[in-house]
Amino acid sequence: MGPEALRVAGLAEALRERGLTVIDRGNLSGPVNPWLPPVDGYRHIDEVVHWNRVTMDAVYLSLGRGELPILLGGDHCLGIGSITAVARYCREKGKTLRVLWLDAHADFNTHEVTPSGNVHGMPVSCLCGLGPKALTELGGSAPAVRPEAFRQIGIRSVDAGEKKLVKEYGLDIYDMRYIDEIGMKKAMEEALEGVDDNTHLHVSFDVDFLDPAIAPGVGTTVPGGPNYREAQLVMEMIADAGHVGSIDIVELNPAFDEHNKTAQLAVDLVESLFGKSTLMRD
Ligand code: 6HN
Ligand code: MN
Ligand code: MN
Ligand code: MN
Repeated sequence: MGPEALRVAGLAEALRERGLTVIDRGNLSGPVNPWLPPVDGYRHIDEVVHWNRVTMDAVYLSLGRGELPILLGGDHCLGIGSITAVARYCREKGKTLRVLWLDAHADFNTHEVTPSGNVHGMPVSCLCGLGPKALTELGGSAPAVRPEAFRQIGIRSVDAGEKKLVKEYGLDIYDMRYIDEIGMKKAMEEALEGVDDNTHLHVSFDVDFLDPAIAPGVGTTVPGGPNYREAQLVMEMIADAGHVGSIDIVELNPAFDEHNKTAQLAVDLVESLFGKSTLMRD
């Protein structure tokens, strides 16, 4: 339902108004969501693998056409397929990949420490080579991405076992405590440091990054997220840095939303990601 809500909220039209050529390639197809209990610490692993393969192929194809793919989700586990494709593309083009992971969660669980068995809590660890081969080696070999490529912003919910792992892997996390103390501007300057002409920026935008007061339409809300202005600043600073090459918009769940307002906010923020507010400063 997430992609449909973003379409209804006018994502394509908004980007066209910004002068971009937008091609909606429709929905990918795959197995249905059975909603069963976890097996060996994973829920629906076969379905997750299938969807991620389909996603990886679609994103890789799109990059190869010279496009900027925007993956609409859907579950954040799809970041595995999406970013595996982006990483392969970057390797082939000799580009440096930087992943900006906007999220309330670190998404660095494993099947051993996960509290839920939900693979949407594991995409970053899988991309860093930690997880089932079917996902870590989706693109051929693991790891798809080095932990140094990630900058995680807005984090405020990390599970106990997950906390040890993010430390062990040295993930660069700009959590809400840090953002409260130094401010969003400084945090984003640090997260974007070193971005140059050879950088491919991938923005993985989990909508639960936003404070639930402004974005209730997600399954796993965590209070204390960025407010409207802080979220806009994040997008504007990414736009100013340039070099955005691919985007995921995930975890939007219209069943929890109010009059599609979370989808509308996501569209508004993506417009800023493409420089809507930057123009006002010219
Ligand atoms: N997301 N850390 C929790 C878990 O079940 O692993 C929540 C993960 C949420 C993931 O929102 O993409
Ligand atoms: Mn999910
Ligand atoms: Mn999340
Ligand atoms: Mn997430």
